[in-house]
Amino acid sequence: MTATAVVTGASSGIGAATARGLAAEGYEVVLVARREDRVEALAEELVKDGHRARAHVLDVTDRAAVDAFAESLDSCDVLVNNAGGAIGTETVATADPADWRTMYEVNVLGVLNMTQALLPRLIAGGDGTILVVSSVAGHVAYEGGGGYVAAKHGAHTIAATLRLELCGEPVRVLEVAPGMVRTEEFSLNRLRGDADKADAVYEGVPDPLTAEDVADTIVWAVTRPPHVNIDLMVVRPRAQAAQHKVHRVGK
Ligand code: 8X3
Repeated sequence: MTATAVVTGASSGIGAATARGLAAEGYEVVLVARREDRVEALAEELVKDGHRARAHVLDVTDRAAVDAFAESLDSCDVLVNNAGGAIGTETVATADPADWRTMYEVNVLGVLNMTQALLPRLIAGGDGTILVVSSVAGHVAYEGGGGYVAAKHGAHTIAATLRLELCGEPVRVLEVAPGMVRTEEFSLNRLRGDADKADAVYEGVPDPLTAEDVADTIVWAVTRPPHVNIDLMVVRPRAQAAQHKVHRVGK
């Protein structure tokens, strides 16, 4: 039987690239995202290319909708918790608590909702995989990143705790923590739609990671034999040796 992989945040960036990668590996991919037009278009493209894929419009922060989605699935072998994001670059002293709440909702409670709802199916399948796409922000702090750093530390902690709690069950818990990835939307959303500021994030950086680079890592980790648990992979571009150590050409 074809294994089923659910990918959240599948309408763009790392999620879309991961859906493509898992479809190419033979998974039946269920693409989950809020934006119907995008996620439907990607699912159609994958089907046209001969893969097994379908879209499901879902907000991972809506628990009732997540439960209904889980009920609609016959099985689930892989859950890639990718939906997330950053809003704002304000300091802790000046940030809007509403932005922090939104980031916590999607980056932490979204992972919790999907994981709780799909766990019975992941266990029942006999070889389940839960992968959390966290961030380097889940492992270090940086100025202006407080709300996102706090939320991604939460996502990391879910993965770490769950791995302990599921020891003995046929489910592994993986975490991929990307550093600087240039995607269509991440920095644009963080910078509230200011394209110039979003471009400046990557200015002079030779080859920031792409969504495909990270998806490649995710697909590799997911396709290891079931007894191999890639606990954590931190993936950065060569030009980013650490959060504050970024090589920029011409600087
Ligand atoms: C995104 C990476 O460095 O902006 O998750 O926190 S960073």
